[in-house]
Amino acid sequence: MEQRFAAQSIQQTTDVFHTRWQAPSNIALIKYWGKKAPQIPLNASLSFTLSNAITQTEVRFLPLKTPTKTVTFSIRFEGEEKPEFRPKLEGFFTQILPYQPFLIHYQIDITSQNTFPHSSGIASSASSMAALAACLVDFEAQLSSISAEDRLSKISFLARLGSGSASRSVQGPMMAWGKHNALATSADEWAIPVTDIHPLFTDFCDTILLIDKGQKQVSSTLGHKLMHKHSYAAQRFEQANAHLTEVLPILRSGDLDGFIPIVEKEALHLHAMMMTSDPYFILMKPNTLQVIECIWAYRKSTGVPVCFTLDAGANVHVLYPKAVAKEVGVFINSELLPFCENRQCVHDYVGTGIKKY
Ligand code: 2P0
Repeated sequence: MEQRFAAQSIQQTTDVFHTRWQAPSNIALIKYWGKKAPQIPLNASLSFTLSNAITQTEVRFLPLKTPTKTVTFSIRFEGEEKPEFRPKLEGFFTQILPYQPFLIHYQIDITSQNTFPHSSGIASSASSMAALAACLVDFEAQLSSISAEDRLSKISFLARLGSGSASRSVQGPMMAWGKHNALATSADEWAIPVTDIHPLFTDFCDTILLIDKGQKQVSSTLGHKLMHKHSYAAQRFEQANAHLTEVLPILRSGDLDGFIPIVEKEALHLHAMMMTSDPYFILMKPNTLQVIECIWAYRKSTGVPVCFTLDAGANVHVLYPKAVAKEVGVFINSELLPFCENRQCVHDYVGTGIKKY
């Protein structure tokens, strides 16, 4: 039990409480791949918080006459009941109940929507869990006193219990999750903002190329599990932590020549872990590789500092500073969109995290 976030003296209410929060997705530069119970990462990770790929969540807390054993909730997503979302949410509420025991006194009605396309392969667990955690902590703040700083950490802490990467969607422009000796206040249980960065990285662009919108063959949950008996697991965790040590001074100085190889190595090492798992799997598609080759050729011939990263899927995140957005936009339209499903992409940029709306 993490004592910092144990429930404080709570004043229950008989009023209905209603709140709405939105949270963005995030894109990891240093990847989290491998964890132990209870949702503790096996290496530290670092991400850009995004702005446009957002989940908006509205929660209504209705007092119950008699408390229940488990949390009573309903879930509607984009106007429809979603029974398929219940198991994940049931697991989430079981995990967070020790930290928010007052929840059994309420019926919790959740309605949620995303601003990015359905089944686009853009991870929605990060934004959805962060938005829900923001609503839950907002309610807690009505019932007890919780400082502004603790509030943000608790949102990250609860979001993490829903989905590890969700811990990093709470603040911006960059968040680090996982204890790391180069970040004094870092923790395994919640993410912290990384603020000592060059202005170049505070408005970085991320164009997400929708290469394959189909359902992934292997879930991240299974991918994480396969790291337990992975031959290269220990080296991978060490390497990710070393990459984080290496990238922090680069983020401070704005050295793009140092930034690019670390980011691209992390993406390829993540996928190398998938390809060398037992059982092995490949989430990249032929067009993922085509796009990577085009980015390398374009960077080599023009010197424009554009690079890629990958999530656990086939889509490619094209990363570049805002100062070169115009020419990169032309390059993306003419050379990369032909490799996307229906020429689809999502233009995004670095953002600030959760927001009441
Ligand atoms: C990340 N990913 O750092 C890595 C890189 C995907 C590739 O975190 O099981 O949905 O909910 O903790 O956070 C995806 O895994 O997994 C992920 P759970 P999550 O963003």
